[in-house]
Amino acid sequence: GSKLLSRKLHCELKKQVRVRTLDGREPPFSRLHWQKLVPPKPLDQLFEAKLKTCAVVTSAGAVLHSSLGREIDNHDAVLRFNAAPTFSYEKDVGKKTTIRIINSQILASANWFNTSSLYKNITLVAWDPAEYAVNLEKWYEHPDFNFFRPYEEHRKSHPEQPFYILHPKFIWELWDIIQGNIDEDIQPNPPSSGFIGIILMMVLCEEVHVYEFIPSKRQTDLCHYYERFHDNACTLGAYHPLLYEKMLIQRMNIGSQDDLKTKGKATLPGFSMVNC
Ligand code: NCC
Repeated sequence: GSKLLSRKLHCELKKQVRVRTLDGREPPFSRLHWQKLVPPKPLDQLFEAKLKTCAVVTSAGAVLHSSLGREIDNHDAVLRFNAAPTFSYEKDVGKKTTIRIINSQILASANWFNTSSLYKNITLVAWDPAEYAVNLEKWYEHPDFNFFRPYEEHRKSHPEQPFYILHPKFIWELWDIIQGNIDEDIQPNPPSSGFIGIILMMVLCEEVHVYEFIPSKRQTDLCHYYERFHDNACTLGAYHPLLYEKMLIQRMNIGSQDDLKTKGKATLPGFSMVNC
């Protein structure tokens, strides 16, 4: 029954997912010499070998009082999002950060981005949606948030730091996967950073442990664990197809129901472990 269904999904995703970042070979980026600007190593080969076990820590308020910090830090790599801090929340979210996914809004506030310690000494992966019918020239002129200039500047001042921009075609391929696996017709709005990050880690790791994407028994309308702001749209979605993303991840879960309830933890196989 459900084991078979989840296997089918793992296979389908493995077949469809190709992580793509801007490599500077298409205009306007070729013209702007981005081939020399972007990191030389492709993102899907960031590590020598697949990491054994990875954690994806969402920013949901429900991670508060989870005491999952130690478990999270025990993973080989930890992925976090946007402005989610570890300092003073270590007990619940851990203190290790390997990769951070940031939306273009973060980069557009250049002052915050350049001074905060959240973005130092880790791998950064930024994204901005573009339109569904991706036109890179148009996108470069009119991104959702103006993040190209801050990216260029950061690459020049910190050439050693791995810092990628996801190709908008990759973002929309993920949307296609979501739409392709549900019955409802959803809006063509991009998936959340959370979903993007989960899929990225399925490429880089043999096993992915996702915390508080599927809400645990601690589910709350507290938006983020680090802010006193309440809105249940943060958990259920408004702009992003978050609810559908969550249904899909739940269907792919190979972990126990108890982990889901008590830890808010879903366990997913990395694509390298999926034999179709
Ligand atoms: O809130 P955000 O997401 O940074 O959260 C990161 C990811 O965690 C998951 N999440 C978060 C809160 C919650 N209660 N439940 C969850 O499951 C989601 O998967 C989410 O993607 C984003 O996706 O980039 C987003 O970014 C924020 C905001 O731009 C950043 O925090 C920067 O300040 C967006 N909020 C607004 O624009 C107001 C949010 O919609 C999506």
